[in-house]
Amino acid sequence: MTCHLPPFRRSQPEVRSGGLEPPCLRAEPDNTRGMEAAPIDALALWNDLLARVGEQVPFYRDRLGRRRLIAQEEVAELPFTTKEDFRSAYPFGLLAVPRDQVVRVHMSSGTTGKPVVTAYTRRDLELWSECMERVLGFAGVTTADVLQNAYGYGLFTGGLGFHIGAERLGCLVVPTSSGVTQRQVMLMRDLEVSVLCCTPSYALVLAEAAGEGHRGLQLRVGLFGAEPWSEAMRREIEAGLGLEAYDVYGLTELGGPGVAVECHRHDGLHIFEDHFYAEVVDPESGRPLPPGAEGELVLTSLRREASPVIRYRTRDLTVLTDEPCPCGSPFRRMRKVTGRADDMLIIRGENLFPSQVEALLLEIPELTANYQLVVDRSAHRLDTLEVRVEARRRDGLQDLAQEAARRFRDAIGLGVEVTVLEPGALPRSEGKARRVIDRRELG
Ligand code: DLL
Repeated sequence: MTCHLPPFRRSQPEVRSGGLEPPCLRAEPDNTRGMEAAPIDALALWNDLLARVGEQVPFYRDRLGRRRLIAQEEVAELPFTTKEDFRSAYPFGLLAVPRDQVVRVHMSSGTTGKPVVTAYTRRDLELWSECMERVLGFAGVTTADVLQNAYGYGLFTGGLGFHIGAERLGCLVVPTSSGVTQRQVMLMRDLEVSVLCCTPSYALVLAEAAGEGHRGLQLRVGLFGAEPWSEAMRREIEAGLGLEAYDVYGLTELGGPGVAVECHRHDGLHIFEDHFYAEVVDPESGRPLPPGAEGELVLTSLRREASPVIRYRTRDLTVLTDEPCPCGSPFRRMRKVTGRADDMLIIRGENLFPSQVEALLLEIPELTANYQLVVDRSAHRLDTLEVRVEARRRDGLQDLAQEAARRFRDAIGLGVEVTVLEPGALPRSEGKARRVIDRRELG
């Protein structure tokens, strides 16, 4: 039996009425480009994937045996993979190719436990760069553009992910990485940068640094992701930098950015279903939910060679829709991610769990597990994290704070303000402790 993803629908170019036009639309990409081939045979891709992991990855062999699917509905019977599975398999326990075929690794940092590692063969890098070129294509980027890539280069997937996609597309890349804000603004102006890639919170920092000077910039498109951001933030970024902002979604476990991106309609993100199989499940029961229902996104990488993953529980909350999009893209859309099914925080691109903060604090014997995390975005626009923690004693609190801040920097590379309080200073809760006060507005 064969089974197909929802057939590619190709709609006629739409006659636009004034109200539908996005505010600063300047480029109209062809989102059907390269899609003329037959519908993707998802079942064949699934069975190829199952054969590969069954042969090469003991973790999956133990769980799945030599399982084959005869209908796509059977996907729901397969076990999930979780972040914990990645961490326990650190560094190469989930590898599906011999080590000498791996040419690159990336990791998500920000943990006191083991990082999540994802590996790439040469072919994986090719596939990734294809996806990233497509991401840029959806945003209307062309060879004529000058693209400043202010995502962090290094172990984080953002920097090199956008880099290889942009190089493949053939635009001029300015690989600034993140930080050194005044220089970023100077380069945007001097090099007539037209496309900006960075986290949405850094885009706000850049907008603030550019000030009124942004009118002298040539920016027209921005590709922002790696953390949740609201529609209000989109409007602020667009007004502050004079560009059209696109949302890009991805995660280390699935190889980085390039899983989904908005089209110029900005009405949900198209999931690249020829590479990734998407489901939405009930975060409690794990049962699949129908299109239109909010739940947890579960993703399978259908083609990755070195680090394939089956039914990864992203913990990201979204809604899938199979309504055709007027842009012509055949790919289903997911709603903008605004929340998570767990308590993971994303602060300046670093993923952080309160439990990791707790573990770090408790390495210092004079500190207690009475702590609170205050996340804010107002002061300098970049997210700030203040850790408030009670000490066991009443003196030398400043020294303890310095020691804790140093440990945070060393372990997770994050500048954190630590306030050490006297015993009993924090409010006690009668139910679940309220560990996180998130003052950022993401809704
Ligand atoms: O953030 C990959 C990436 C880089 C995506 C650059 C987009 C642009 P991780 O560091 O592993 O990977 O973090 C993945 O970040 O599970 C979401 O919770 C969150 N996230 C990523 N993109 C978005 C987005 C990269 N567009 C985690 N909107 C994911 C909301 C996002 N949350």
